[in-house]
Amino acid sequence: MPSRRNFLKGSMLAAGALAAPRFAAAASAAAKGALPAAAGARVISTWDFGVPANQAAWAVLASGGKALDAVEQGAQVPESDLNNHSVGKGGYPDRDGKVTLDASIMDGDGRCGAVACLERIAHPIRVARRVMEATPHVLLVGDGALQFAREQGFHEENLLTPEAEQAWREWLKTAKYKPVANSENLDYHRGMLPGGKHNHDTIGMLAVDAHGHLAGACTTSGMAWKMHGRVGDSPIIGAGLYVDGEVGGATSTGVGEEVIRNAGSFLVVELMRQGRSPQEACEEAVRRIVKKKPDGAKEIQVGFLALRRDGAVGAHAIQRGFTYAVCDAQRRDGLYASPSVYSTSFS
Ligand code: SD4
Repeated sequence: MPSRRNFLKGSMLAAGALAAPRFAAAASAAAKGALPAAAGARVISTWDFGVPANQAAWAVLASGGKALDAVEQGAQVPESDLNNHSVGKGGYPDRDGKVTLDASIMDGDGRCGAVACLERIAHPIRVARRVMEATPHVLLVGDGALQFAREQGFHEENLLTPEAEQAWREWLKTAKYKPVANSENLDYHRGMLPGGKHNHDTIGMLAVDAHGHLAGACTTSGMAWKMHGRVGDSPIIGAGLYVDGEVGGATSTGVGEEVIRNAGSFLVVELMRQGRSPQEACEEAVRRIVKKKPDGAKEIQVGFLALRRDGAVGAHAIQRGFTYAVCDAQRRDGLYASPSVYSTSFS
């Protein structure tokens, strides 16, 4: 678990704490042996649990591997982590007691794949990549996604652990549905004890490799206690994830419905294309959501994370408490507090 001492103030980000690595300079220094081979590479991801996920992605990037392989590897870390209690096996179920997973993956060249409402497969990000590479489609859902996963040889298992089932039965006693802002970090740092009520984790990850290629991945079990069949932003290309190799990538976390309504990640990338910095682009996307919810935005959390193709990073959220992890040749365990619209802390 990352040390809270690793935090930098979000304001440092705006002041340029994460200046872009310069690829040309890095590549030529690396060629002369002055820098490691992956000098220009960088991977970033949402929430504190992004730190170990980034490190798995870095193992790929550091050996000169592709951004696409790196994000697929990195996203599997929280999917495998039962303490995370929501991505992959161990995730909190929907209100019918079913664990349903959403995931997407996108390459800078425009190829993408996704699965939604997938049951019984612990690594939806791997199925998403198979959708991208082995089908003419972008998104497979529900039973069709499961059928495809079976055909591709994925192992099928019960994803509802006894602990998650117990938490669901507790929830059923009141059956109130109110997503709690920043539950991702709250639950992660609690060690995700069984019974924590509102957990919903999403990892959104963006990477640029040493060759300057971009990719992104996003995987989640979505909102705990959602309606059966509900799909969030994470598997929707342009909402929870978007990558354009000419510009950069963006990903989101929080209440997915708000992100879908605003085509959030696509918006961030388009704003960067028009010349906004990653930070300005994330701020504008958050502003749009808040503007459309004048009464309700104080209650919800949405966070955006952006990576420009030169490695520059931006992050912004509605509420305080959104964090993101950054890993590159200089530092493997960077963890930053995102700036936010409201200063109220939910943690
Ligand atoms: C969703 N955006 O399903 C996801 C949930 C999430 O951290 O991000 N949780 O709406």
